[in-house]
Amino acid sequence: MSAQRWVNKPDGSNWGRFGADDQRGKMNLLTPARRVAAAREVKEGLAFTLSLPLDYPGGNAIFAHRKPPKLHYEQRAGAGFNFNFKFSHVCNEFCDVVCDDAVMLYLQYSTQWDGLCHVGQMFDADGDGVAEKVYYNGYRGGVEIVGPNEASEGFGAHALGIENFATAGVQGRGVLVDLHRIYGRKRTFVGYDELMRALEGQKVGVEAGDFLCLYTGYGDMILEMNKQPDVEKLHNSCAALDGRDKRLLQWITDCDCVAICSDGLAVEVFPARPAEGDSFPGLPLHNHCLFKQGVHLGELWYFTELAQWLGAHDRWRFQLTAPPLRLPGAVGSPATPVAVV
Ligand code: UVW
Repeated sequence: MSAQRWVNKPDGSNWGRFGADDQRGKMNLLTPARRVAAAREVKEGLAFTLSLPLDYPGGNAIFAHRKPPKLHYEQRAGAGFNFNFKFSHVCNEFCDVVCDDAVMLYLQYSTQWDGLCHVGQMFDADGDGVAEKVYYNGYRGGVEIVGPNEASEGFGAHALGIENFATAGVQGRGVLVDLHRIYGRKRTFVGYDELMRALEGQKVGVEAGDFLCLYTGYGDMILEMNKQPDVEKLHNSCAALDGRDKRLLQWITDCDCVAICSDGLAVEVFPARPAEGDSFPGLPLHNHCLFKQGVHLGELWYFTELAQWLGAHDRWRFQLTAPPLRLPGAVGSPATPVAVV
């Protein structure tokens, strides 16, 4: 165990709660007892895939720097492509025929997890009076989280990388909040009051160790747009959390959920409402969850059939299995989560 990495910690943060070297945040709350409780939610054995096809939303109009996956195929030395390739040295009528492929995959393009090093903040953690680039639990930009412009080699996330999340056993109890049944596709800022109303309407609570899942209908719009996303329409549709609502942020802290997952673009309203003062984070919910609290965020998930089934059976809890890729040094990861009811 090393010494803590900070002298000052941000207001509203839980840095140090899980130890000076912690890189998993609230995933530490996913105890064996809570996994057993999650398994008790399996009554029918029905499974729901909570991922979009990973080539959705289509194109790169939503985020210019995030592009659809591109499969490509390698040549075997002098022997053609390793695709429909006759594998055996002795080719007879039972000769093996094999395919391999590779992919250029933007890890945050489609259904994804945001790792804890996805969003940090300029903050004076070392107490020298000058703000530096800092991430959850005091890990530093340029020290542990190293960009290609900061090193000639060895860049990537040497702390807080998505592999820390992948090895945390990402299976627990999901609680679905159906915002779509209240707001339809109307653009709605969901603060504390709106979220509490939704939970009360469903007669369900969020407890320590739960994955909070928000169904908004955004994923349905993405699919309907058939890989030609209408960005203007998407930005003006569906419910999303209001990251500027301090009571909502405090509730996220207090309920001790381990992650928040949405079928929306960013879980929170983006761009966020204007803030007071002249210095504030642009992604306030990301700031609170990833930087301060170690709560992972899942984005662009797909909840439609699960929400319909749960609503029809007046049940809102399920077992969720959602590991990211165990890809060392990566900031985020595609996911193919599975709910079992
Ligand atoms: C935004 O950038 C708004 O969200 P994310 O990077 O988490 O997808």
